[in-house]
Amino acid sequence: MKLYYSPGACSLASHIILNEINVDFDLERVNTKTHITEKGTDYYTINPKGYVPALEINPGLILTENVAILPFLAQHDPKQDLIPPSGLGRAKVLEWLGYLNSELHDAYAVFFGATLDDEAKQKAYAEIDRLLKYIDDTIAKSDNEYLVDDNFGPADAYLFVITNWSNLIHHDLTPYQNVVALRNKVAARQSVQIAMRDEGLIP
Ligand SMILES: N[C@@H](CCC(=O)N[C@@H](CS)C(=O)NCC(=O)O)C(=O)O
Repeated sequence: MKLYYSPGACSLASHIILNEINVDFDLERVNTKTHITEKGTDYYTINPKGYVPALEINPGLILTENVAILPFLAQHDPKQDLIPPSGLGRAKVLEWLGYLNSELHDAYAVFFGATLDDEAKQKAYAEIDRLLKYIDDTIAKSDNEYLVDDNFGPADAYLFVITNWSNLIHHDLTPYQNVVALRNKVAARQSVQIAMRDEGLIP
């Protein structure tokens, strides 16, 4: 398998899950501004949508979209605890992935598009805060160690990656102490440390 990624982008979640499962994989960095890969390939020939992540499962067989790639990878876990194989538990993982992808990821992405004036920035921060409050309250009411159950999984990895962007956009996570606590647990995992190191995000 090969993951097309950009350092610190949402593709980091797939990178983390690849490190959690026992498979050999390659990485190819994509410049998301020029859409050229580190090997000089026009990335649109790999993923016509132009964005990362893209997972090459076999030569020429490409899977895109976080909500598809993350469960696909997680189900290769030999321990079988990254994602429930079926039933409500699996649906709960997809529920989180849907929320993170279409709500939280999109809310942060506003900062990575056009330059925002002050009013637009305040509106965008308020939306992130609204979404994070829901997540924080939900964690507070839950007895689970992680978002879905007591096992780390793709939703936790994705939440960790998206909330990393708070640093980039000067957004304060401290009001969300349950999210921060979950982030700390995720950050401590070897899979996360290795992925961040291999993407050049930490020494
Ligand atoms: N719907 C896509 C969105 C992926 C996405 O937003 N990727 C960003 C990085 S986090 C990107 O590659 N942006 C550059 C571009 O769109 O060209 C998914 O969930 O996989």
